[in-house]
Amino acid sequence: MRSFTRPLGRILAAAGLFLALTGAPAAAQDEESYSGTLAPMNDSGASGDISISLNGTTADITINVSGVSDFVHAQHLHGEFGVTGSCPSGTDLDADGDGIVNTVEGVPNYGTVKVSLTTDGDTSEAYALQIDSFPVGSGGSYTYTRSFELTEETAAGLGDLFFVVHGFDADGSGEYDGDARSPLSDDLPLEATMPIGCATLVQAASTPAGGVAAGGGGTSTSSTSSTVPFALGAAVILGGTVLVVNRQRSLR
Ligand SMILES: [Cu+2]
Repeated sequence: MRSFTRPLGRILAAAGLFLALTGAPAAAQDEESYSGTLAPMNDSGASGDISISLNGTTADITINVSGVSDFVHAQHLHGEFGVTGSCPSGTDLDADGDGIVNTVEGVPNYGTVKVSLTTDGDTSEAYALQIDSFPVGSGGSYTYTRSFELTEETAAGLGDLFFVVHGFDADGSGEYDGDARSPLSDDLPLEATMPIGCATLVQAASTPAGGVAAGGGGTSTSSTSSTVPFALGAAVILGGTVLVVNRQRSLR
């Protein structure tokens, strides 16, 4: 009867080892990812997407935007922490009736600037209008990649934020011009800061391996919860394999 208890101990040891092995990487990585698809604003024709890999407070950001002018495009993460906003659609927010939802008119939906997605230097809201530090379109599109540190508050609240792109040569004159001034600065034409697209940041499923440690932040996807039974099931299967092997050995 000893031959029964010894394999049982091995089964438990094997299952424990399995869980330890699969649990460890998820706990060590703790990486989250967010993405968003740009919806055009002000009939700009802009499209694109953003993806953010977040490791602690380090954000690796990739942006692809097309259907835009070959001029500078201010781009930010807007939002209010703890508040569920939305991307504006149509001209519902056009308070002054000029047919355009300008940057300020969109704030009730997408909030104020929290991160300036500059190409170099400062990324705080203080650099929201640092117009020489934003990407410039080429052939109607641009790509942006940058890795930088977010504040603790921003890293924890990314799911409340929106990616907003600005800059629209609305009259097709070949530059940002016109008599209308930006509501943000008299030094800039309205066209230079006009929002042309907005994307809601959505948290993607966490790293598939493990799954137990991923439960902390995930709310919207089903894959987080489904990986837990998978891991447990795999441990049982592994235990069963060990059981068969040990029984065969004990029969010899
Ligand atoms: Cu903005």
